[in-house]
Amino acid sequence: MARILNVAAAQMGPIAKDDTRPQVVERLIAHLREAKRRGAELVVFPELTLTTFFPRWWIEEEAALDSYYETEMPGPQTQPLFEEAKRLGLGFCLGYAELLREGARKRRFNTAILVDAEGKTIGKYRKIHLPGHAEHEPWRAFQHLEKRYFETGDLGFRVFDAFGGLIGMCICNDRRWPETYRVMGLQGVEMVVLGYNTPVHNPPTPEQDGLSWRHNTLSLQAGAYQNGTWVVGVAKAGNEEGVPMIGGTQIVAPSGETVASAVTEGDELIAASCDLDMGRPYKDHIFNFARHREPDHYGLITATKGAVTPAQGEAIEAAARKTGKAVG
Ligand code: ING
Repeated sequence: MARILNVAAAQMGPIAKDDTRPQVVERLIAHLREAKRRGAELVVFPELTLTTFFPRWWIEEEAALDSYYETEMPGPQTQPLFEEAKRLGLGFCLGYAELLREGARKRRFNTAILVDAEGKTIGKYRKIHLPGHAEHEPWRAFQHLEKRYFETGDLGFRVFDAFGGLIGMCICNDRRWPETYRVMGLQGVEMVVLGYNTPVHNPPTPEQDGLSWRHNTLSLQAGAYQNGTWVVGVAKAGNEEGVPMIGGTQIVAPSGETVASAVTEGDELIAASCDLDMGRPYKDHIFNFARHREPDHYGLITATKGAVTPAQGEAIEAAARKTGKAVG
């Protein structure tokens, strides 16, 4: 008996700086209703999907920066989303900017939650791979200040037993790093859900702008195939405050094949019936980790952050073999 999970990817078009949360929540609720009509059980929304992508600006005033974060989830303005999802019997994954206080300390994360059909938050993820920079770089056509506005996530890459399967979350830049999927793959993940805000133009490497869409698809398909998992990637797309962002929302099977794609750069819902057992042959054979992986030869992957010289690489691995553990 196949374990089918009916999933919907709810792509969002631009969210303007002046769009209010009630206006955005109204669009999210419209997605929920369309998802219900399409027979979905789980709806995946993009990264930071309650506001415009504010890391594109240098924001000096703390109160202005704080205005983009949520201090409670759900809060008064997001409660209607949770209520409508519960009324429709839908689970969802929502990306938002999280602000919490620990004593006098403010902590800021780029966060996603997994909410079940009863409206209970059953999983939380805080973005680990933060792209961009931490200081004002006026040479750029626009900023990408995630390293300033967020802390590195502190919850790891967790996999949650939900919706009849094993569901993992990551966010945006995480999808470009094979380690992200592999840590979840090593926990048996059957579907990874993620949202992204990806500008077409990346100021440090304009020559790659024409490949932005391709690199998105390549990252999602590789992660799916190499770990025998479904991957659902959902864009905040279109020209947002003068910055064109890629669409490319898609649902990718464990085979690496994209089974559904968005075709606009606006609010668009796509859906697929995902057989969670489709990854089994990949996990049992070509990517049978227990049979084929050779972690004794992977020491460098956690022993060093940046690349080292081949000689250093050989030395680090020799030391790790001697002490039986990776060295920093
Ligand atoms: N966005 C981008 C991403 O990884 C980026 C960062 C922009 C990478 C442009 C490359 C080019 O998709 C986020 N939010 O991580």
